[in-house]
Amino acid sequence: MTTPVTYSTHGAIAVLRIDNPPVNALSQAVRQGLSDGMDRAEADADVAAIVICGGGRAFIAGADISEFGKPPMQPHLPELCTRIEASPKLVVAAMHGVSLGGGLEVALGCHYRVAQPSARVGLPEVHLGLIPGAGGTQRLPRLTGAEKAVEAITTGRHIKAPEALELGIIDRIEDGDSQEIGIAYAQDLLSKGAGPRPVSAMPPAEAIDWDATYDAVLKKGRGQISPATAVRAVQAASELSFDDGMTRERDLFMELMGTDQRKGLIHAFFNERAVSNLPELKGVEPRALQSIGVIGGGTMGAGIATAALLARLNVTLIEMTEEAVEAARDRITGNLQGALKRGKITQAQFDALTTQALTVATNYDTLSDVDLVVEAVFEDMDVKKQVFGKLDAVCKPGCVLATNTSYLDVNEIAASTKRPDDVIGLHFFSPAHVMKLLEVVVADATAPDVVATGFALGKMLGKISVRAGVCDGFIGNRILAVYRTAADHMVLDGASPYQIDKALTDFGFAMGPFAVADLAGLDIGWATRKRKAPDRHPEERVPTYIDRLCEQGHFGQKTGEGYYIYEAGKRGGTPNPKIAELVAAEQRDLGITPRDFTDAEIVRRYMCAMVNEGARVVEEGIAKRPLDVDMTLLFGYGFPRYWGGPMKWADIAGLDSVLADIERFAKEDAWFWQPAPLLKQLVAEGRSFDDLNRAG
Ligand code: T1G
Repeated sequence: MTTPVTYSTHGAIAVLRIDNPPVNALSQAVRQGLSDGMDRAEADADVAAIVICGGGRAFIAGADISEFGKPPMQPHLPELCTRIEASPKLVVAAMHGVSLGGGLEVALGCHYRVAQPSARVGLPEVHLGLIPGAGGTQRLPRLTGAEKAVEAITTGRHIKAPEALELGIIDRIEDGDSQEIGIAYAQDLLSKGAGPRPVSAMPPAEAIDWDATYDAVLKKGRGQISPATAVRAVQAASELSFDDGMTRERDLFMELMGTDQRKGLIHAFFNERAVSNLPELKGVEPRALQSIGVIGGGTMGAGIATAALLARLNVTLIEMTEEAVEAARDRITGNLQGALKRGKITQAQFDALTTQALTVATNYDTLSDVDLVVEAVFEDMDVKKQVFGKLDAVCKPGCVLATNTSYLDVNEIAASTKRPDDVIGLHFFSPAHVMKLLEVVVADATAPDVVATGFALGKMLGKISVRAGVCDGFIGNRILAVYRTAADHMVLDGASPYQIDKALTDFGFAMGPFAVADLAGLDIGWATRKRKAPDRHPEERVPTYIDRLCEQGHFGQKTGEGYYIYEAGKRGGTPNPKIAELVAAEQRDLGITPRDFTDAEIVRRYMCAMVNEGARVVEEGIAKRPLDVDMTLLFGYGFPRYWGGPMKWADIAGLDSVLADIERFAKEDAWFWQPAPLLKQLVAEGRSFDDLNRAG
């Protein structure tokens, strides 16, 4: 088997070049190749210095994440980095692309570091539920100081070459082929008589207020523990010898390796990529995508247009009237100004996007040459059908016709056109130029290359695209409706909305369901309950207390009053005393004696409802795999990433215990808590949702 590390000599310089596509991850073979290469170079009397560089798109993207959870194999990365550092010969890292995690740690084990101007470095292990585990928490602070090292490691951010130079992480920036700049730098160092410069021999980092730093990072992590743990590892770099610090880092790293959060975060890492790998897309070419049309310039339409402009697509947006056209243009301009402020685009790009790339008009004929149109008009079937009728008439053959509807029947919309195979759902989440999730809703007649085009657009817009089947609410909103109902039932049974919100933010959600409802607008849920009322099952428990508040015109943040009272200029809200009165009145009407709930029970019921409906969505084929449900909840509904998603949470909790709880809850409410057949089947077979994911 060819080694992924090739050895060559160039005068007195030995070069160890890594070629392990796609990103030169530090697999066992790469680690072995580097170790063998170091031995060989040191044994060669003609070699005075060693350069480590990478082929392809990156220096090294880190440890091989696919090896995590498996028995560790020699040579271990920390020992390899220390072995490189201990070389009696000068070792130079020549960096390009990304040098992340173990990749940067290998470079820190070298004596000097040179990078291309476009190179980026970082220690992103906290995003995997870990901390740097090959000396990064001990060497980086010795180069940058404790404060800067804590910031870099706890955020896991990518640091561009100029800043890395300023921080002392790299020593030089040179343009050119990475191997060449590595050799040139090594020769230059040798000519100046430079020898090995082990970072571990540099003075320890300065002391900072470690406890205050730990507490601040823990609070910011909203329940995720790896960033705060990293603070303790960097503290060791300040207080202990290098060797003892390395031992401390290893202990903390191994503790985190065994946590559920590491399992959840690694699950998220691999599945945010796997979610768009669908067998049905294999070998299917998407249609051309240079220009798109957007119908409707409200919040959604303007957001979609903004996302497309930021992806460098030409956009034609249609509105009904001249004033609506201007209002849409203003919304888009405002969105792009936000991107300009965030440094996502330059002023020149802003000017080009708002003048050349965007056309806003009232005449549908301007859509005659676009490759795809997405409508974001009023959520009414008749309105949608009128729009599609016009699109049918003006759009060129092969143009993809997409609806952004969040619950209407895409099959019915498709059937209203002469080209149902060109029709698809593209369900964006507001604000569409910010939220990562895109549900690609595949109708019965949708052609395979139209599905591929939906995913291609999602990739161009930087979305996490999830394939969804047609049903009320597709994947995310359908599951949301169920776990929201579980929360409503708990309010009727005695838990306050505020206790529920807090229990769920402690679990890791950015906001609880009632704060979210206030943010989205209580009128949306109210309209949904009215829409669904005719088809409601007689045994379904549907709270009405909040409808009373809506009847008074209180819709949450937008009216200043909902579950919470919002005062101008103040962040967040305070509990609305009316809610307790309205709930008590409904409890009296229903003859309910309220009881106490623990936070743990609140979370458990909420999660069991989410998982149970997720299982139904998978067994009906609305979601292809459990991982599709996980990615939907992570990227569209603020689900805590370190749990990996509801289905991963259930695998970690144990499907048998989840099913047992659902069956226990069913004794109080058999209609709401009907165990999903798929969940019962997996428990009976001793299988997990991840087993289903692996089955594809
Ligand atoms: N290990 C294994 N596979 C990896 C990988 C890694 N570190 N990084 C990427 N891949 C795969 C990825 O799954 C995908 O596979 C393909 O490469 C392209 O990736 C001891 C313990 C490098 C910025 O956290 O951030 O070192 O889907 O689609 O958008 O302290 O990948 O094609 O089959 O993301 O151009 C620390 C993780 C590890 C970096 C490239 N390193 N990777 O982004 O391509 S832990 C990381 C990324 C560690 C040490 C610790 C990104 C990228 P497939 P991609 P991209």
